Amino acid sequence: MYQLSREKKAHALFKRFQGNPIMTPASWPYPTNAVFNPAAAKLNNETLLLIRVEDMRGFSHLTVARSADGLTNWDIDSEPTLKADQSSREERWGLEDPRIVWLEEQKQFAVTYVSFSEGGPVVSLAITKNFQTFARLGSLLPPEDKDACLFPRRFNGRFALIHRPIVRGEAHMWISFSPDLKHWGDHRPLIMTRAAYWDCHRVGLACQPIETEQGWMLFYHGVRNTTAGAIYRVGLALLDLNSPWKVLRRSAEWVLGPRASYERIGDVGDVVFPNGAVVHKETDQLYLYYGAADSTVAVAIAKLSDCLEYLMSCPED
Ligand code: BMA
Repeated sequence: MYQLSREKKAHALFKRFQGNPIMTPASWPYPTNAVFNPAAAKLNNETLLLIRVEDMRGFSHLTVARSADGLTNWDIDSEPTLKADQSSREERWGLEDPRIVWLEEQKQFAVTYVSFSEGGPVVSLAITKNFQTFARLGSLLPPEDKDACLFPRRFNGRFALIHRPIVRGEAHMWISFSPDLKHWGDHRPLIMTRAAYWDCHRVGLACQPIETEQGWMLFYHGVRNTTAGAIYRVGLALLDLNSPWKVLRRSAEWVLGPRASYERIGDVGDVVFPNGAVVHKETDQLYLYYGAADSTVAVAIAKLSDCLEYLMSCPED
């Protein structure tokens, strides 16, 4: 149902950082075509972004950038941090769109990313403590699959993965379970595209799941195809804390859409594509890191409590 007060809240949640875009190909220590779709984590009191970097062949790899305040003075690795392993066939066309989550049990970070090859995109998993050395655990589910992240802990003994397979040409978000991070099953549809809405053609997870007292807060991207091309926007959902296959709330409105010139113009215009968020509990702030127009990295800031209040005013899914 249309509600002006809720619509105003959705519109006002995020403020773009005035120094946007925070990183562009010109910031890079080596030649690149585009830097975009960053995953985010906190490590040693710094904000760490793992950024998709597209080279001049059109293939991507992942590179780390670190900053003390999460906004300025980014220290970018002088070489690619995680490159396609040419001996592994599913990575031959590069690595794309990472997400990072801290695994409490392993005391390590899990990085899920898209491995691309002639076989189609698959989700792969790597584990790391320091973002210098990585243990690669291989691909998780068959193609075509993207937009995946683990939860930080198990549910009734099982790990859980949100991901986005393409089924019958449709692009919905699913959740799957595993006892060992290797064998996956109990696949369930989670968040479906919504006819007629801004997210009617595709949906996919944006950032890592964020734990709150009310439930797991999810950012997801939603796509509408128009006569001028696709528009990628960002919405919110809330999952039950102990049963994350249950969707409690879903935003009727998008909370971030392409408006700034760097979001509208680039290699792929009209795209905002977040892959990571960092919550600063002391200030109740949430920094949402996103790729803008498949070309640069940007950040928008909201209050976590405002996001939750807005979500709770949205209908049940
Ligand atoms: C999606 C992904 C993203 C990209 C977006 C817009 O399918 O491939 O990496 O940012 O399209 O081009």
